[in-house]
Amino acid sequence: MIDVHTWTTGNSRKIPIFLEEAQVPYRLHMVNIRTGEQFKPEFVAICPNSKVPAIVDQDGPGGKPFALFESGAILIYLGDKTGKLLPKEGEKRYRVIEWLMWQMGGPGPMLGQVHHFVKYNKGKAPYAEERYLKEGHRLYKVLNTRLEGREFVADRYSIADIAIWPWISRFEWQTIDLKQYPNVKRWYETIAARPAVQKGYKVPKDMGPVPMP
Ligand SMILES: N[C@@H](CCC(=O)N[C@@H](CS)C(=O)NCC(=O)O)C(=O)O
Repeated sequence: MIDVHTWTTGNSRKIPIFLEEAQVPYRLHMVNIRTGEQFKPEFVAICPNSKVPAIVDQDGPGGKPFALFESGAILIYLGDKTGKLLPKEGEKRYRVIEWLMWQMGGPGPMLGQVHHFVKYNKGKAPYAEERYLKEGHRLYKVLNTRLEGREFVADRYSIADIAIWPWISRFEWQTIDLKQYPNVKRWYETIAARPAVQKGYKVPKDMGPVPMP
């Protein structure tokens, strides 16, 4: 049993989307980051960084409970544990990890800033709005180029797609028109149609349908 500590955010949704796809049973623990629950000692004991998501695998290495934070690390762990959505070795494995790390260092933090300045605090910091939106568009362009003539970012549907997709699902918040990036749009729609994505998107609670361009 995997305990998932989560909230209704892009980084959080990666984990239920993986677990639904891999058909792994899990238990939910809501961490309301709006009311500061991420700073409660019981959550800090699992995630010293006070950010969602985090998991506790009750049957971790050595059969003992194992706590893990950082969504990229969690996806690699779950991919290895289940043997699903992450190749075991060789070039294909490193391609998946490469694009997973691209998401962790690029779209995650940069589009996060776009949400902050362009959606939630519009007009307060024009320099930041311009800087992060420009970087956001650059990242969409990188993804669009990568997806030219290819169905998924690596060889097959993988934890890299699962990590990137929830950030693209906020295209409206980001004021980004997916029609400008036709390969991203096609990839986004293909993944959105997966039953596990539809289900995982609504965890830990239903915030409305998956946004469609
Ligand atoms: N690199 C981390 C980022 C996690 C993160 O930024 N989580 C946000 C929600 S998406 C959070 O918990 N924010 C609460 C806060 O900043 O206090 C990961 O991918 O797990």
